[in-house]
Amino acid sequence: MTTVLILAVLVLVAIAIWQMTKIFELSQLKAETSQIANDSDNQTNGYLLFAFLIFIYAITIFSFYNYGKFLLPEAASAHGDEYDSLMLVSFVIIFFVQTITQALLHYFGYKYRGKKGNKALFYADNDKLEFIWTIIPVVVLAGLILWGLYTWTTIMDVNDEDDPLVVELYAQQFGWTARYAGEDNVLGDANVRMIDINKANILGLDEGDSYAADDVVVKELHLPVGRKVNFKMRSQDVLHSAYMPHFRAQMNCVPGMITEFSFTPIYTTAEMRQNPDIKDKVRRTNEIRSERAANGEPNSDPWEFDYILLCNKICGKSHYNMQMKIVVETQEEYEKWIADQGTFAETVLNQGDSDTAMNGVQ
Ligand SMILES: [Cu+2]
Repeated sequence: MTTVLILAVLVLVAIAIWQMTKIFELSQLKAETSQIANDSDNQTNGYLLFAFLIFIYAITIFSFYNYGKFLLPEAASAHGDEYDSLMLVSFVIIFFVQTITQALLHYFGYKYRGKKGNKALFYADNDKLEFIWTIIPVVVLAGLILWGLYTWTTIMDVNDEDDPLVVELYAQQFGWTARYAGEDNVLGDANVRMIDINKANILGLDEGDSYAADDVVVKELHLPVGRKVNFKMRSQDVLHSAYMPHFRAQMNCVPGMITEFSFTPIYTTAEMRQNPDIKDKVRRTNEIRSERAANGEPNSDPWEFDYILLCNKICGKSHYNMQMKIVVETQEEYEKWIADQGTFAETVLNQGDSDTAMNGVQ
């Protein structure tokens, strides 16, 4: 209701301003009432073109200077560098072309502004010019597209080479659950129809499948550094998207099917915390947080960097908060952590209908 009222007020204010402008115009006694632009109008518009050119350059420089720090830090996955180079080259080309064409566009707009007595030149076509401005974009775009396709197929080549760790990412409104394939490194069959909340079989694992017994279901993702991880994504309800920005990884999670993504983490969480960009971001965030703390506002605890898995599809009301912490650590730390987690057999199969089954799932 409030929104409707605000909209109505805005519309009425707009109408009032419009009417007032009309009254103002009518009250002006003009010597010249012609609607046709004269030389002085064209001159003014020509200068305004230059003013606009300066404005777009200024806002570009301002944005680079002010918001450049919000870009992602160095990639923490093996394929990330290639992905970033592709992005950088695309940006540089777009930036270069846009800077030059905008200058030309505005300059010629000014140069050939209307002048009394000037006649437009009839210039039908020029094959040579058309060839040049067609072939250059064709070559550049074809290069970018081919390079992009090559990068895409290399990144998306999910295979079993190099003994990858197999991990399932399970999405549901509004949280993530991860499942490790266990000792056998094979995920047991699962289906949303087999979910049994009473037994805490929250991912719908097939209790009769021997591969499922050693699977480990957790609420925090731990990955050993330097080992390839093959992710298999499932969704329980709607479209979600598993987004791990620091690893330059994103894949949709689609109900009824299993999607895949694979990457190798190259920096542990501890190493990434030493990255200058990350340090700067932590410092800036904690400055804001300490201000909040001083004012007694919430969300004011000091923040420490962690890798993160986010949902990148607007999947409902609490979509913004659908996230899971990712810890990249050494092989020894990872082995120690995984050994402390209960397997599906320990937490669900051998518990029967007991309520304590929930304790096994962290
Ligand atoms: Cu989601």
